[in-house]
Amino acid sequence: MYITMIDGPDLASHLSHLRSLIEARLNFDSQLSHDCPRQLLDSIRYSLLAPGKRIRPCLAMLACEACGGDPKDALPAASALEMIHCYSLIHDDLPAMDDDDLRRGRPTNHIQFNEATAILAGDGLLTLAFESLAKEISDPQVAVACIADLASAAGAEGMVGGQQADLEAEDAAHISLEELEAIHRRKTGRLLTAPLLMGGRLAGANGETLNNLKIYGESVGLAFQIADDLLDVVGDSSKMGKNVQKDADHGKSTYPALLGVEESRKRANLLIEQACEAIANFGERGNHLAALAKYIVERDH
Ligand code: GRG
Repeated sequence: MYITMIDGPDLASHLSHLRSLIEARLNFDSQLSHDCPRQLLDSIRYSLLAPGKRIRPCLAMLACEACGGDPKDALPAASALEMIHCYSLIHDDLPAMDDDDLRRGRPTNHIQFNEATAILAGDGLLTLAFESLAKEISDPQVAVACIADLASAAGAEGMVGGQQADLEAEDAAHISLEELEAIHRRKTGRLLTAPLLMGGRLAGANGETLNNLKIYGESVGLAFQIADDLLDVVGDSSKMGKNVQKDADHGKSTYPALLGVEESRKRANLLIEQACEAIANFGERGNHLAALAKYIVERDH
C-alpha cells in the first residue's frame, strides 16, 4: 500500500506536484497519430494544455490517496476528467452558447481556430476521454465502473442536461433556489463528484467509502458553483483569465442574485463543512481533500 506523507495542510506544494504529473499525462495522452488532421490536433492541444486549475484531476488523485492508494494510479481518470471538462469549456464558449472570447487567459478555441474546428475539438476530446479510460485502466471491472461514472456525470442526465436546463432558465423571469441547485447539481456538480468516485474505485474503495466520497463531492460541487457565481460578481478578470460580470449582463439567475453575496458565502461555507464531515473518518489521509474543499471556496480565480 502506498504510504502518503501528509504534512498538515501543505496543500499548495502537494497540488503543484500532482499538477506536474497531470500536465505530463495530458501532454502524453493528446499526442495523436497523423490520422488526426494537424489543425484539429493543434486545436485540441491548445485548449487541453492551456493553464487551468486542474481541480477535477486533483480531486481524483486526492480521493485515491485518501483511500490508501497511490495518487498516480488515478492518472487515467484524471486525464479523462480534464478532457471532458475541457470539451465542455470549448463548447460552452461557442457563439451558440455563451459566446465568449477569453478562456484561461487566451482567446477561446473558436476565436483562435474557427467554429467548426472548435466543435470538432470538443467532440474529439469527449471521445478520447473514454478511449483513454478503456485502454489505460488495467482491471476491467474498475475500467467499466469508471467509464459508467464519467458517462453518467457528463451526459444528458448530468452536465449536458444541466447545460440545457441552464439555457432554458435564461428565458425564465425568475427561478427558485431549488431549481437553481437542480441545474448546478447537474451542470457543475456531477463532474466534480465523478473524480471522487473514480479515484476511490482506483484505490479499491468499498461501497461505504465511495458513498462518503460522493457526499463530499456533491457538497464541494455546489460550493464550487457558488464560489464561481461570486467570482463573477466580485472577481478580477485578469486573475481569472476569463470575462466577469457576464451573469448579470445576461440576466442569469445565480446564487448572489437570489441570496445576496453574504448569504451565498455562508451557504458555500456550510457546504464545505458538510463535505469535511463526510470524510472525517478518513483521518489524516483525508487532510488534502479537506484542504482542497476550503481552497475551492476561498480561491480568487
Ligand atoms: C457545453 C456540454 C456543455 C457543457 C457546458 C460546465 C459547463 C457546461 C460549462 C462551463 C462554463 C462554466 C463557467 C461553468 C460554471 C463553472 C465552471 C465549470 C467553471 C470552469 O471550471 P474551472 O474554474 O476552470 O475549474 P479551469 O479553467 O480552471 O479548468
